[in-house]
Amino acid sequence: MADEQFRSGLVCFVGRPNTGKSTLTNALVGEKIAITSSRPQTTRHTIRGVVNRPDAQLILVDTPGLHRPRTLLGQRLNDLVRDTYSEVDVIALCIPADEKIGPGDRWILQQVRQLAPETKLVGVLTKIDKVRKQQLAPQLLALSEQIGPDVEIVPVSATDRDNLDTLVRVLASLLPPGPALYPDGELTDEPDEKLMAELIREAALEGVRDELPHSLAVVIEEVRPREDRTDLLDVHALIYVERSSQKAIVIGKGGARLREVGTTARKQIERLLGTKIYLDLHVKVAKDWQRDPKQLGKLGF
Ligand SMILES: Nc1nc2c(ncn2[C@@H]2O[C@H](COP(=O)(O)OP(=O)(O)OP(=O)(O)O)[C@@H](O)[C@H]2O)c(=O)[nH]1
Ligand SMILES: [Mg+2]
Repeated sequence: MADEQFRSGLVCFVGRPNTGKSTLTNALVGEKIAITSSRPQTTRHTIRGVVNRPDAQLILVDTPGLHRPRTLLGQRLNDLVRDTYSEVDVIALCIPADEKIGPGDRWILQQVRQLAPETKLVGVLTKIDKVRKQQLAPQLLALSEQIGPDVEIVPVSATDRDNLDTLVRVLASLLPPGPALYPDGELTDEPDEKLMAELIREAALEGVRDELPHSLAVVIEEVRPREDRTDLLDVHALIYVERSSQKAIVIGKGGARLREVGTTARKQIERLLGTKIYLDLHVKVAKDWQRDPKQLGKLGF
């Protein structure tokens, strides 16, 4: 039977900001490869994660949330997501179970249909632990009306690990037959430095409000083994903000907030690398970098 063939390919998660794409990616991969937060527009690049099954290998592509862009950064992120449509075998549209389907979701669906009319589509209803059972059916129906009767919809909870196996099975069934694309044991192609920078940004995001989350960017300046030590890495990193008032907030009274961010990030990075690190963090202002093509280039966008 054709179904016994090994399948492999790329699946991308798309959706509005904050719909749970990165949390779901981490849950399926089984390791934290993408940072997450309650602030919208957390993810800023595409992140690949690998899921290995006896009969399939799924390469998940987590993407930034799609939204009406207000800055050059926003525009570039949207372009990045559109580019991934053409690279993947399956597009999984993520819609939270606890929010009404709105114009933002419809706009994404329209874009997907327009730019990737041939690509297979799956609906993923995320965060189902946040709603009562009886709220689920009407939401499934509403999504089905939007996405079409032929498209499969899988309700999941990433935090409760509910129905994740079903999701993997449905996604795998839509992949073309083919051999594994990544060697066994490789879960992501994110470079360590990128992950380190992201873990620092995640820690810095914690507890800041309004525009500040969007204004944060992190760059790793240097990673170097401590002289005469094999068990300690020195990591020098810069946190960029857009205004000096933001710098004061990130640093906090007497440097207290920055120390907290450093401690949180250090623990996460040590877990990632499996070695002790000394994390040296500084905050710098890059005025309005989200709107400045030159600065965006320097920050890797
Ligand atoms: N209760 C519950 N919360 C979830 C679940 N999945 C994600 N969340 C929360 O939703 C928020 C957003 O999650 P992310 O995974 O960062 O969302 P995202 O879609 O990647 O967001 P962007 O990168 O900004 O587009 C976080 O606070 C998560 O903890 C879930 O299954 N259940
Ligand atoms: Mg994300």
